[in-house]
Amino acid sequence: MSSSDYQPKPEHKFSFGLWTVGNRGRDPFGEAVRPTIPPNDIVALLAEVGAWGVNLHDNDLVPIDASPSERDRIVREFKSACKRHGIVVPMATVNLFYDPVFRDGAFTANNRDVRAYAVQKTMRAMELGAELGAKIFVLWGGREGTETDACRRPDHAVKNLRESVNYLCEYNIDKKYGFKFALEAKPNEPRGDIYMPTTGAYLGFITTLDHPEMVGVNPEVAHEHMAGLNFVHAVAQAWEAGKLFHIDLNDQYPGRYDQDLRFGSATPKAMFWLVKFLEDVGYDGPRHFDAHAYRTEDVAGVKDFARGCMRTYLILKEKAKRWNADKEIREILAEVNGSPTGHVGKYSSQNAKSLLNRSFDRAALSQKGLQYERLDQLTIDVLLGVR
Ligand code: GCO
Ligand code: MN
Ligand code: MN
Repeated sequence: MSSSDYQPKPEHKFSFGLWTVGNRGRDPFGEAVRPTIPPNDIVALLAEVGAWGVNLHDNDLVPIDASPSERDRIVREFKSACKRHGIVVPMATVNLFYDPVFRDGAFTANNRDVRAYAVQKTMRAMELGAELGAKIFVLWGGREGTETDACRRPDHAVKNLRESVNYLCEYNIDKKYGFKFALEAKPNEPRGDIYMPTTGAYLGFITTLDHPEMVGVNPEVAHEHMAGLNFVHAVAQAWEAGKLFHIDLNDQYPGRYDQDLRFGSATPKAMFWLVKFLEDVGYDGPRHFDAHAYRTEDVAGVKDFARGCMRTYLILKEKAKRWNADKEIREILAEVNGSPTGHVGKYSSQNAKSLLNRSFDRAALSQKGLQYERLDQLTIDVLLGVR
């Protein structure tokens, strides 16, 4: 495969949020360094770099205090920009973290009017998303957490979160929007601690909802890495449960602030396993890059950043293909992992008896080395391009 093959195409389903390529490089220590790019120009920029989709929070497009007629005009013009540039809107979400009203959380804030307002704002964001053709609705509870647990009983926060999501599911049914909700976990930032810190926590929570079939997860590389966890394992568990409704790709060194780095730029080996997993299992949802360019960059650098995310994904995809086809890797795998799933079958008292009567040669089973050193070095050889 030559480098020209790493061109993004619509079938790759690469999407970016308005807030990602539109990020102005502001951080807690410094002002914005890049100009505001109006949403319609972001759509043009995404088309130029070869992306397929654009995602948005309600207020990335429509200011929080826009009048109904302003809103309608903005949406109309955005729709026509998307159409003109051949960009789709696969996912919509709601901003429940920026405005001071959410300083104590949204669905979990102590003030019940704030909680109700958060639900109302989400309903309006769903209407907006539906109008733009989105079928996935992400809920990220960035402010749903605490600096001090003096403020409330944390189980009450879980109850309020459930009441909100249940309500929104009913609204989705009532309005026939056909959304799938994707819940996005994060351990901290902007709160000291956020409720539902990991994808696994949300997978547990979903089973307690009134409409669990309508709700899945939106795991993000950076968020699991911030918690020191293995992202691929989180994604695999979500996939296996039929809950991988969306994915936020970026990169992050564990133990740092929330970095939102270009996909694959910090932990390329882990991201190789991720891409290999997504491609091996046939995940066919959007590949959404929730990251932003370094603060050092101008708008040209933002394009380099966006192109880099997609290029790295496609390089890793090609490496995964090479890995899967490698004769030596296949031979080792056949030897060490010849029967990857299944070992006792479904329980019956009959087969339990025979299992109990079976004798295992523990010494023989534990004798042989597993060749994982060789397997990993072959992986490194593939990744570093010498194989
Ligand atoms: C973050 C999050 C957000 C969400 C977005 C979608 O760390 O700020 O990843 O970017 O993904 O708000 O709801
Ligand atoms: Mn994030
Ligand atoms: Mn995200």
